[in-house]
Amino acid sequence: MYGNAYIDPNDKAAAILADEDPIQLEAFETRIRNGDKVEPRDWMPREYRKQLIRMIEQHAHSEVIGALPEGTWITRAPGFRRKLALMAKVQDEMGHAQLLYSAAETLGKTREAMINDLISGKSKYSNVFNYPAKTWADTAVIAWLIDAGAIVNQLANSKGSYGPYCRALERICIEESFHLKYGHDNVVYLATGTPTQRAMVQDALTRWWPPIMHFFGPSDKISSHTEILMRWKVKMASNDDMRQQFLSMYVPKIWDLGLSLPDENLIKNESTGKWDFTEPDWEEFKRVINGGGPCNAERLAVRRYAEENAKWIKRALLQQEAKYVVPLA
Ligand code: BYC
Repeated sequence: MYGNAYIDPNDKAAAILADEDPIQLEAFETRIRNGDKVEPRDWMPREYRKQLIRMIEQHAHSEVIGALPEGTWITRAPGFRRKLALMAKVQDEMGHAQLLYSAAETLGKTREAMINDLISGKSKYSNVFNYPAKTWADTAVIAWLIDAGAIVNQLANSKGSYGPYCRALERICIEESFHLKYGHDNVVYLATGTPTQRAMVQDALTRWWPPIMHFFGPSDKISSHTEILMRWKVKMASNDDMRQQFLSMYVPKIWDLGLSLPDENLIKNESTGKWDFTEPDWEEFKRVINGGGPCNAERLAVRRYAEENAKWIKRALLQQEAKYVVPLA
């Protein structure tokens, strides 16, 4: 309903959309239902813009912060070939952030404002990157399984409704599939190596499993944004569906390597066709995404340091640019 008309207090979407022009809203939702892409200059509900900025910005921050746990291993990579591969991967992640910040900018938030919200702790980024990468095996698990989880999410959402985000996701997915192969190769190498290497990769997997289960977001029962985001085809699968898809694709591969997962209830339930597992600890998840994880402070401190110390480079580049701008007659 528009204006002051009665709104059913139980209808969350109706309450959020109460101030939108119903004719424009109906035309917009018809386009979404028809599978059209929405482009930056098109009319869109305020809530659609707000949700997209939130999600794309968080995604961009996740790429920037996500480069850190693996990045700390560049200097310690075992061998030159692995060092080169890891450097290329970390560089790719920063490139993904560039694509995503550009996509979010099309919605009206400046990059500077986004970076400020990251380093002030206002914006969120993926829970997983607030844990330490203690050994080389951690980088292997991240590159295989977190990139795999990211592909499940991004492949689905690249078929979504907002053109600039979908196009960025398509390109990111292609690069992530190289990361996944690189990570899988590293995990297989360790899992089929010496007893020490095997123990190292098992230990990394055991530590990373709970954050990986959290990665897809809270269960659908408690997710706050899924309903409206799926209605507008920003999210093309719910958090639980993405988690199930990931489990179906990767648990058998993990078990095939003779590795175990720290959840004795994890099993494919043949009657439902879904995976049963122990409910992830959502209190731990909330603590981590709100700044209380083991590495949140360290991760943001690194970004703050980078921001402060790179200011002169930005200034120098902008001055150079200004020098070459030819004034219009
Ligand atoms: N971590 O209503 P919900 C990568 C928050 S990087 C932190 O279900 P939504 C890589 C959520 O923001 C790729 N916070 O949320 C990089 C919300 O809080 P607010 C990372 C999370 O948005 C380098 C609240 O919980 N991928 O692969 O409908 C090296 C309620 O949740 C998380 C993306 O960013 C989380 N995991 O669905 C290696 C994908 N989950 O904002 C690899 C883009 C939830 O209300 N994002 N929250 O305060 C998405 O697809 C969606 O945002 C999510 C969550 C599926 C993650």
